[in-house]
This record gives sequence, C-alpha cells and structure tokens, in this order.
Amino acid sequence: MCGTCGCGEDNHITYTRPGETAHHSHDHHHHDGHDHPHEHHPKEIQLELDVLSKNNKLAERNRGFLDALNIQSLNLVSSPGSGKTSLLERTVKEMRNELSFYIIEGDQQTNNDANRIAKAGAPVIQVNTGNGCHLDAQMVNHAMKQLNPERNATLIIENVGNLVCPALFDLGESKRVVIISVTEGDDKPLKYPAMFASSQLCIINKTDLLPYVDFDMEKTKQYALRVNHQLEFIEMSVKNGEGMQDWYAWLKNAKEQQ
Ligand SMILES: Nc1nc2c(ncn2[C@@H]2O[C@H](COP(=O)(O)OP(=O)(O)O)[C@@H](O)[C@H]2O)c(=O)[nH]1
Ligand SMILES: [Mg+2]
Repeated sequence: MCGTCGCGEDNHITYTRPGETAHHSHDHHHHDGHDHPHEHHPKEIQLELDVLSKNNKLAERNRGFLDALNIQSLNLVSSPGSGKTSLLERTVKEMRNELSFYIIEGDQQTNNDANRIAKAGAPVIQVNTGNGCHLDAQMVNHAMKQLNPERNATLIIENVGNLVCPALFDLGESKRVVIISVTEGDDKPLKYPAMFASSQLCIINKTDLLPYVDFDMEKTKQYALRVNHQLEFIEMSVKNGEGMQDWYAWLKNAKEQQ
C-alpha cells in the first residue's frame, strides 16, 4: 500500500482545533518497513493485508461508539478542489438549526479548512496527515474523542483530497459520499472505480460551469452505475444553490434511517 499511496514511515500526524497549537500524536503512521515501493514482494502484500485488517477492526470500534450515541457519520471523498469544504460551509450555515454538526477535516497540511468550518459555526478538528494521503480509522478515533460529539449528532469527515487511497480505508462511517465536479471530466468513475463502488451517494458539483466545459452528465452517471448500480446522484452547484435542498433531504433521511 505504501507503494500505492506513498505514505511515509516517519510521519507526524497533528490534531488541531481552530485557535489552538498543533497536538502531535505519538502513533507513527502504520505503514512501516518498505524499502522498495515498486517491487511487490509477498511480504509487502502481507503487510498491506495486516494494515487493512487492523484498520477494519478500529473502524468497527468507531462504528460501535457512534451507534451507541445514535450519531450518523459521513465520509466525504473526492479529488482536491471538487468542493467538499464549500459544501460543508454552506450546509453548516443553512442546516445547523436542524442537525447538530461536528466536522473532522483531513488535509496533509494547514488548518485552512477547519478555520473555514469554525467560521461557518460548527465544532471542528483538523487532522494533518503529513505525508499520508488518506485518513484512517485511528486518526478518526483520536479526532472524535477530542471533538466529543453529543448524542444524535451528525459527524461529517472531510477526507484528504484523493480519489484512490481513501477508498481502501473504512473509517467507521455510516455512509460514504463521493463528490466529483464537472471540470474533472466524465470518465472519473471508470478510472477510479473503487471510490464509486464503495460510496452510497455521488454528488456532481459545479453544475454552474456546465456551459463552459465538455462534461456529459448522463455518461458520467452510466459509468458510475456500471461499478455501483445502487449509487444515488445529486447534481449540485454549491455556488448557486442548485441541488442543496436535495442534499439536505438526503441528509435528514439518512439520519432518520439510522
Ligand atoms: N464554480 C463553482 N466553484 C465552486 C463550487 N463549489 C466549490 N467551488 C470552488 O472550488 C474551489 C475548491 O473548493 P473547496 O471547497 O476548497 O474544495 P475541496 O478541496 O474539495 O475542499 C474553490 O475555489 C471554491 O470556491 C461550485 O459549485 N461552483
Ligand atoms: Mg477541503
């Protein structure tokens, strides 16, 4: 997996709330022991399986913790810049009287996104993954404990922008939401099928830009349905508000089904 996602061995992960200085974790990244990322030895494959099975166990613990508090949790995945933070800012501003939001922000560096969310009005914690290109269940466990979400809350995790590695890592979320924007091209579901196969909802964002780009909405949906025939879609423009009401209805419905 290190060969796939490039996560470093000696990696420092930090957890920061807006206005605080970084809190360093002592758990080094779990991907140890790779010298030759391009050669796939049996030992390397075994290590990948071990890392994923350890992550899956921790994810189940997160799920148990969240279930006990009747908290719905969403894992937001996309490539960088498709609009995850913009969607969360608008959602927090417009829905915070109806749902109790807690946000975990994942990025390699900076607290920019946590600062944007704090301004929008939700409790938030930033996880900086250093070299890591995805969040894992242990990072979410640490972040959740610091956030201390209340009963019946809605926890939204903005994963590191990357359409590949986050697909492999269950965080204990109840639902996974993949976002693509119309500027990214309509072949993304075919190029990165794992992400679409493991998500329940696909948001297609920046529809306000459709007149300026070659993007075939129906083709994109067909490609995505090929890898996941149960995938739901919301066409959206966080900028002009198209689809926001559908998203709020989806969020509330997911909460009720919890
Ligand atoms: N035109 C347009 N721009 C958007 C939309 N949503 C987000 N953006 C812009 O896309 C850029 C990246 O957004 P951001 O929320 O930071 O993406 P993230 O990396 O996925 O969190 C910013 O400049 C946003 O203003 C949209 O619906 N339409
Ligand atoms: Mg962001």
